[in-house]
Amino acid sequence: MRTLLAIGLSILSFTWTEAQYISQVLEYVPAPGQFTNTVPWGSPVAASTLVGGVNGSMCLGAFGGYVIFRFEEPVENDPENPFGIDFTLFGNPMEHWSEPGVVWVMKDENENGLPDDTWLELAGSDFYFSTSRRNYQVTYLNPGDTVAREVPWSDQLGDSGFIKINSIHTQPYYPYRDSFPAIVPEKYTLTGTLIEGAVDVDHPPVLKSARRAFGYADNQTRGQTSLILPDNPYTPEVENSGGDAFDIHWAVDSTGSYVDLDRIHFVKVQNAMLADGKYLGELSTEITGGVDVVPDLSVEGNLNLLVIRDLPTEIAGFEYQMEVYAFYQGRIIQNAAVDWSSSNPEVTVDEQHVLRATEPGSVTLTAYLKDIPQVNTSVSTNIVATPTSDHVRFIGEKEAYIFPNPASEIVQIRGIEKAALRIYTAEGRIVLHMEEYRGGTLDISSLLSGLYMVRIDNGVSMQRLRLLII
Ligand SMILES: [Ca+2]
Ligand SMILES: [Ca+2]
Ligand SMILES: [Ca+2]
Ligand SMILES: [Ca+2]
Repeated sequence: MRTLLAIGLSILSFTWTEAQYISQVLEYVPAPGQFTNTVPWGSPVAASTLVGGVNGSMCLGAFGGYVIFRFEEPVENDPENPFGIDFTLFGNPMEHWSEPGVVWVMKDENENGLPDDTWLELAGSDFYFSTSRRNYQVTYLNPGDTVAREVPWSDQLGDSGFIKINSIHTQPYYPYRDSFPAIVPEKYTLTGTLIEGAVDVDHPPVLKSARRAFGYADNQTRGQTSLILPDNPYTPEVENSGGDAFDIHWAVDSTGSYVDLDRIHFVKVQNAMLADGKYLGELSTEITGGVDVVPDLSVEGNLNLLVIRDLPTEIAGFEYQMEVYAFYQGRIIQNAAVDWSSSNPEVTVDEQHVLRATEPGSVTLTAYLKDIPQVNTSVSTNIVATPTSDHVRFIGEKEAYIFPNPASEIVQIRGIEKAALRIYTAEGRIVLHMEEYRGGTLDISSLLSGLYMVRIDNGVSMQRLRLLII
């Protein structure tokens, strides 16, 4: 039976097309959202629209909503694929509006045809950002009622909020019991990787959610040509099919180490952002289909990339810890040497990537790979002496930073005057708590090595920073 099927498929692919599409959706668990429970984007029917083409309609709702699917045949990590890319997913992003989803892959190690093996995250451009967080858990509460009501959420760090409703979508946003019997009707928890993104909804009517550099779904717009020839994810331009190109080569395990896989059988896409897009509703990954890539040795392109963590539109203060990461074929280059140039003589960036300004003003900063200066990237911001806009959660202002980091004896949180401070372990346990931290040095010598989360709240804004203790 299996042999016959394989022969049938190979004839089909030879005579009709070489494209291999998604063939089956195995699980669809949306988070609450404006499209949840609506047709076609948020009902169980949405999942079936991903099969066999690239013009379906499926929405994952707010943070953590996910879908699991497979292609007809395993997706090969073929070194002869263009740019190393193995499959492409399509969403509905716009030029200034990306709704990034994290993609996970699984190999059917036990060969039982079921996705009961190990999920490996494809580490995209934001994986190493200090603002990204793996194993982030959000619990959604069902507000009840037969019409739309805000859906309360809380995370494992004690933060909470609401999935907002709008006047266009009047149905309940919490998944219907009848449509999604696997979702507990009272409340449910979704766990995944959170990224901060770069959302600017404070300057309407133009709302922006900036495209991530590479490695996320519902992120890059479509191209014009053959579906089986992918975009080069290491350039900002849309090439070939466009859409979001993925390389199995980016897979990491639960410790963040790269894993070499020859092929994968299952793919999971999960909304990576918890953010409100004002009149556009909550940020929510949409998927319309996927296609396997076909080997083609004639295609060449740039495989190097530098990524700078997005700067806020304004930096309040004269010091700011920047982050820059170098990649080759999507895997990080540890300790890559990076040089900086600045458009403004009053603003410099030192070897620790700390921005220092002597005057307020606008600046464009460019990072260069020292060995290959053609590989560079730029960011712009405006340095102001004091904050001029109200804080909005998840907008990305990060004026506070930890110094030194990594650390082993003492650290100092710079850039804040007075705030409540909490330090958590990766599991969410509080190991240090001060209601009135005023920027002094903290003795952390008694803490075990590992990754910690530092939460700072000055009553106006809340920030989370990552601290590595070695
Ligand atoms: Ca590959
Ligand atoms: Ca979208
Ligand atoms: Ca299996
Ligand atoms: Ca490109």
